[in-house]
Amino acid sequence: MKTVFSPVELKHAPKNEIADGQLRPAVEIPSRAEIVLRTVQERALGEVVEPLDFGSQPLHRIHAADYLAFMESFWDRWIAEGRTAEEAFPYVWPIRSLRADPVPEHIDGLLGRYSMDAGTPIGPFTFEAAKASANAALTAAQLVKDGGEGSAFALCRPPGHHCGKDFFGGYCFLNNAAIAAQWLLDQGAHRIAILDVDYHHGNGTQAIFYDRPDVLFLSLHADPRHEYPHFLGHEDETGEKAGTGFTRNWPLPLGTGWETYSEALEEACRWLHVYKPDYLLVSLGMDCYREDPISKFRFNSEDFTSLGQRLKRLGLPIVFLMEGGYAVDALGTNCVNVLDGFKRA
Ligand code: OKP
Ligand code: ZN
Repeated sequence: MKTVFSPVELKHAPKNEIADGQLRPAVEIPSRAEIVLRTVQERALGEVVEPLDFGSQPLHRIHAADYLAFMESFWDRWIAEGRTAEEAFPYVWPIRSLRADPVPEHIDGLLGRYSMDAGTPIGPFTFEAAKASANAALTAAQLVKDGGEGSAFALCRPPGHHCGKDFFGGYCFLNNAAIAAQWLLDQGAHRIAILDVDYHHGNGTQAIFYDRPDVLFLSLHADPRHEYPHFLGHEDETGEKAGTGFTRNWPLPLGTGWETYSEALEEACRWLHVYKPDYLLVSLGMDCYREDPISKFRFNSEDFTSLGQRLKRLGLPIVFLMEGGYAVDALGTNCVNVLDGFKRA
C-alpha cells in the first residue's frame, strides 16, 4: 500500500492549545506525522510518495469561498494588525442571539466567525500545511481511482474531520475526507462512503454531507454527552432531506474496548454492504488507544490490526486518511497495524 505524505505538513507546529482552563502544550504536533512515516518505512508498508498539487478548485467544492479567503489571508492580517503572539486563538463566537452576518471586519471577529472552538491555534504556516494535507488526501484518492491500487494511505496532518464548510476547529482546517470524497464524485463515482473511526465524532464531515444521499457517513465515537465535540454525534442524527438515512452514528460509552466497539463496527459494515459504495474513505484516528492522553477508550495495539483485517473483508477500494491519535510513541505502531492488518488479511 502506498503512503502519500508531504514534509510541508510538518510546517503547522502549534505550541499550545486552550484546554481545561489552561494554556497547555499542543497535542496535534509534527512528531505525530514523523513517527507514522518512520513506522511505515520500518515495516515496509510500501512506497512513500509526495502529493500532487490539485490547486484550489477541489477545496472550493467543499469549503465556502469566504472561509478559504479568510484562511489564505489570515496570518498576513494578524501581522498587519501588529499582533505579536506566535499563534492566534478565537475567543468570541456568533452564537444564537448574535449575528453571523455581516461577517466582522475585525480580526478577532473573523476568528470567531470561522471557528468552532478555542482549542485550535492558527500559526504562520497552518494553511500551507493544511493544503498539503488535503493534497495528500486527493493524491491517495487518485492512486485508488487511476493507479491500479486497491488501497492507499493519506498521511494527513493536520487532520480534517471536525472542519466544516466554513469553520475550523478540533485541530482541523480543511476537511480532507470530504474534499477527497467530492473529488471522486466529480471524477464520475456515484456513491462514496466515509467510515469515521476516530475517537471523536466527525462533526464537520457529517454536516457537509447531511442532506446528500451520494455520501454515506458512518461514525463510531465517544458519546458526545461526555466528550468533544459535545454538540453533534448523537444516535438520532440520521440525515435530512434527500440525505435522510445516509448518516449513521454509534455514540459509545467512555471506557469502550474492542469487544463493544467491534459490535458497532459490524453494524456499520452491514450498512456498507447495503450501500455498495464505489469507494470507501476511512477517517482513521488512532485515539481509541488506551494510552491516548485526551481520550477514554481502551484499544490495545493489536485491536488496530483487527480493525484493518475487518475492513479488508469489505472488499472495497479504500482510501485511508489519518485523523487523530495523540499517544505519539505508539501512534506509528497503531496506525501501521491497521494498514498492515488490511494489507495482509
Ligand atoms: C481532534 B481529532 C480535551 C480537549 C479536546 C479537542 C479535541 C480534538 C480532537 N480537554 N480538544 O478528532 O482527534
Ligand atoms: Zn479524535
